[in-house]
Amino acid sequence: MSKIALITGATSGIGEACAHTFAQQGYNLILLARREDRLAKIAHHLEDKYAITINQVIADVRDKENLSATLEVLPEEWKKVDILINNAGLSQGLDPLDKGDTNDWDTMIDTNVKGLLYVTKIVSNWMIPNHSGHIINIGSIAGKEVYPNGNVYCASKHAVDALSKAMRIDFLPHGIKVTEINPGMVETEFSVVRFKGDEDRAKKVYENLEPLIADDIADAIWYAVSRPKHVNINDMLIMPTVQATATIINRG
Ligand code: NDP
Ligand code: 8X3
Repeated sequence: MSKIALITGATSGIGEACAHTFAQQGYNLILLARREDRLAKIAHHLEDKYAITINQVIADVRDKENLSATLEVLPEEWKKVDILINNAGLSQGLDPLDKGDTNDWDTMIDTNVKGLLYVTKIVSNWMIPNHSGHIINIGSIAGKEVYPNGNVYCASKHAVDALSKAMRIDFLPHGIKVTEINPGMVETEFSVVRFKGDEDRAKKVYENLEPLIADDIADAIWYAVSRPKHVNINDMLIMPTVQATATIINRG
């Protein structure tokens, strides 16, 4: 059987781009997200185009019981996952802490931190008996710096940074590689989600600059995954050329 990659958050942006990249490389895929119609459309397109097989998992990474139930029923041959891409994540709101919406905080922490942990616990237990595997965690520039009003999103991505280091230690005896990929601004649905569907506000984030696109990040992930067995890329910080820090941006 071909190699297998499990990608969370595969219905949009970076996750969808990774699905294309890995399909093109001949991987069979387990694609996970909440939007069923969208996932089905992407999966059918990739199966037709690249003659690979895809298992669609409709799940919310925050719901640990359902997540475990939907993943653990996969056939045993599908549990031989080579690559896990922990990509599902989001930001909600951009306000000072005293004005923040506590429901938004719960959503970000539950998705970006706890969801990533739940998926990793399940899949690492599939990788350990094989003494191999590669876990890719999507962090962010927001996990390296804190910017005004970024408070809880930044905290959640700092947690991904810490967890990536922790995983590298805990999985060392098991031969599992851990790579953290930290993008700056990537134009995806991210800002539309952050601003709760306000497309005009989202568009302004990328006005008068050339942001990264999702394929740039998928390329970087493929680079990390395609290194020789004895080489691990621990951490990559990938910025648009016009972005020096989270907030210092050249808008021309
Ligand atoms: P998108 O909004 O385009 O994609 C997010 C994906 O995550 C969607 O497929 C969505 O699918 C999925 N998702 C969200 N919540 C859940 C959930 N609870 N359970 C399962 N899937 C979920 O954003 P990006 O592609 O930009 O974001 C991908 C990752 O990259 C995130 O972790 C983000 O924090 C990070 N990142 C993004 C940057 C950017 O500038 N865009 C920069 C740095 C990091 P569905 O709604 O169908 O469940
Ligand atoms: C997403 C990029 O700069 O909005 O992680 O935090 S940023």
